[in-house]
Amino acid sequence: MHTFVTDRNGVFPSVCPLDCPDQCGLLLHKVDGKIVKVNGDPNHPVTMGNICNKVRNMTARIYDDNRLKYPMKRIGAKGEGKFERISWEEAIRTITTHWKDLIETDGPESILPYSFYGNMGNLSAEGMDRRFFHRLGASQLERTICQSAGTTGYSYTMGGSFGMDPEDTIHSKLIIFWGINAVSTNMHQVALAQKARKNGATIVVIDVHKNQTGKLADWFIPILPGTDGALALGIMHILFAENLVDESFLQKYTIGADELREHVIQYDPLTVSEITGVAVEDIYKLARMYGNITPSFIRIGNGLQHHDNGGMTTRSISCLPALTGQWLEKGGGAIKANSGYLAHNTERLQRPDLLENKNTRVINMNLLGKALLEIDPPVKSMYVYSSNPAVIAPEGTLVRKGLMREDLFLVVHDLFLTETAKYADIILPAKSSFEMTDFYTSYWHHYMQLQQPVIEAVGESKSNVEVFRLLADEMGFHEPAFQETETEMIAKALDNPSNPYLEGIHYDQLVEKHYVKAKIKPLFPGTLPTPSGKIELYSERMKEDGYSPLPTYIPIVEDGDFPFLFIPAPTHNFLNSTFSNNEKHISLEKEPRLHLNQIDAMSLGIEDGEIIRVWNDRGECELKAKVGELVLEGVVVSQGLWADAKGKKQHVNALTPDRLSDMGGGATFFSGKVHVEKMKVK
Ligand SMILES: Nc1nc2c(c(=O)[nH]1)N[C@H]1C(S)=C(S)[C@@H](COP(=O)(O)OP(=O)(O)OC[C@H]3O[C@@H](n4cnc5c(=O)[nH]c(N)nc54)[C@H](O)[C@@H]3O)O[C@H]1N2
Ligand SMILES: Nc1nc2c(c(=O)[nH]1)N[C@H]1C(S)=C(S)[C@@H](COP(=O)(O)OP(=O)(O)OC[C@H]3O[C@@H](n4cnc5c(=O)[nH]c(N)nc54)[C@H](O)[C@@H]3O)O[C@H]1N2
Ligand code: SF4
Ligand SMILES: [Mo]
Repeated sequence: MHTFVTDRNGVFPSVCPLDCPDQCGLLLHKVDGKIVKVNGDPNHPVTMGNICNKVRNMTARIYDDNRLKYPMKRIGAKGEGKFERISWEEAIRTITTHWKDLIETDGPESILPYSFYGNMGNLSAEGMDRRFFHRLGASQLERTICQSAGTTGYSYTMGGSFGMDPEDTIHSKLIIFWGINAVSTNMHQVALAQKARKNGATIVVIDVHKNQTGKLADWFIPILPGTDGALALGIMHILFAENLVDESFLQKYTIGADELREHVIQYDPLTVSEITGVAVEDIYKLARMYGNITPSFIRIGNGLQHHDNGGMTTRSISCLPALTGQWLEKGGGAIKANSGYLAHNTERLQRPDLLENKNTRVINMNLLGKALLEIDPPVKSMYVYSSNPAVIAPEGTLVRKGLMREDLFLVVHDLFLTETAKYADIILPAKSSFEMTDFYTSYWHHYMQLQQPVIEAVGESKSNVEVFRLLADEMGFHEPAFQETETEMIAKALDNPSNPYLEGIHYDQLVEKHYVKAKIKPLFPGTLPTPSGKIELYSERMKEDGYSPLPTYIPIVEDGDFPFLFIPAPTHNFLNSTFSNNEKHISLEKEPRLHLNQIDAMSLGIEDGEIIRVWNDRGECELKAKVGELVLEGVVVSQGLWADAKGKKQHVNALTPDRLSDMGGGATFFSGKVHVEKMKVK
């Protein structure tokens, strides 16, 4: 294999930088200094050379004519999108001058960083940036938009993000995809499930939408949004009632089984059926399958936790494998997220010690609209990187109103002139991941990978690490933390004595082997990082935190007087809003659609294929109706976080609530309600 040098052609191992559990190994084919083809790397032990269509077409994005190539400053009105080229020196000086003034007049907390995982590289996403904003004393951002409700709920049961090794799922005999559109969002889990199916496994999908994943199931179970917790409790009811539980596992490795046994008596199949819309006989059938088939595996998705009750729902589902003793079986258990195994040393990477005022305010990213419009003292400047809040954040109408604020000094660092960047005062061009060094840790499989630059930077673009180094220098932050090279940062991050799974993994190994697996061992027999060291079916910690200590069904919030529950989900050919501005990917995805049940369509006089109006008191959209039986009555589902297009209203987050979920300050994208109607004839 070739060494990594940007001036050589050939085939270079690489890693997909996107926020996707699969974190595929890639091979970049480079000719005349340009990447001409992106393939999967057949040597990656899990992804084995297969990649999705999005990334197969990645060159269309890397070399898109619209990529930002140099810094710019605003010359038109806010949001008008008129910019003029400036130098990096001017850009950095303008930003730091503003910030120095703001620190004098309003204090550093008037500055807010806003970022997410547009690039999953750990240095890019949570490295030099964190050091910089800690040292600056800026307001802190709580990054809870994605999985935090579910992660918190799962942790109450299991102590952290620890689940099965996905490679073992080929041994499973029953696989339940629960609230995950895995065909689009975790394709290698589907490939592993298909292998298991060849060996006799049954695949069950529980979802509010019969999308590609539902269609491949042996059994698809449609469920009403936000009611999965009740279904899990109904299964527990039957498992206990019919003696399908593993008493010896419960005794040895769990606490609270007796309390749980009593507690779930109230969740009888009839009650649960009324809540979930799942027929009584199907609840029995599912519970008996789960109680009798071993090993069984539940892949818990993010869809079911983007609800008001998402934490408790995930908490409840995560109790199931313990009831039937699945954690002792190869191919038995669950995966919500596996980030615990590859956890690096965040203290050394992010340097929270640089933050002097430990009481610095914390702002939840799901409340961005309110943070920009309402909080006091106000946010006077925001620095956005690796995220596109004007499209992906809830209460989108408020968010855009906030971004329009004349007195908000907005800096956006991105590869493209995103909807967010259109509101910026200063725009900075970002490198793609193939132009920089970083290390990657999957939150699903157990492999770590290194990226080194394969091509020269496009235009004058810079990586997040490089920009924060420049900003630090100009701010006068001369601590060694801001001088470290990427290699030094990686070495420090890998040195994490608190994570035994990382023992012995070094930078040199990453360079040499490309794929380095965490030193995992089965969770049981063993001790979990819960307070009791066991699986906590009853959690004293939950009680202390103000929750029911036992899994409990709590309905989602009544969201206004609108007839339809609205699920604005992600889609196959985009990754969140990434690719929604690339012609190639738009042509694959065609147009934003709204799935609705034919009975609802009939009563509203809506026909398949017509553009319809979707609205509530937060905003409105115009989407193409897909009429059929893929969703239950009273439920509508859109797919994709679309970039703005001229003359179209396709910003689905204009409709979503910014309520926080029950746990972890998570987002509740899927707990909103809307009205749907025919467009008025103009
Ligand atoms: N192609 C593609 N892949 C992606 C992404 C993408 O945008 N596109 N995004 C990436 C990111 S950041 C994430 S977090 C993951 C998300 O990927 P997933 O974990 O798959 O989560 P979602 O796609 O949000 O929702 C999954 C499913 O939940 C369903 N759902 C919604 N509400 C409920 C409910 O109450 N109960 C049940 N049972 N189902 C419900 C939706 O219909 C959807 O089919 O995917 C990652 N991978
Ligand atoms: N309605 C609805 N809304 C949702 C969701 C949903 O299911 N439904 N899903 C939510 C979830 S789970 C998530 S994770 C969020 C995701 O939201 P975001 O994290 O904002 O994801 P993207 O929209 O993909 O935007 C990432 C941006 O980062 C840029 N970028 C990529 N690499 C780099 C880099 O190295 N440096 C810099 N500076 N920029 C870079 C990309 O060009 C892109 O514009 O969206 C949430 N929003
Ligand atoms: S987006 Fe996911 S499936 Fe596609 S190449 Fe990247 S990691 Fe693999
Ligand atoms: Mo996400």
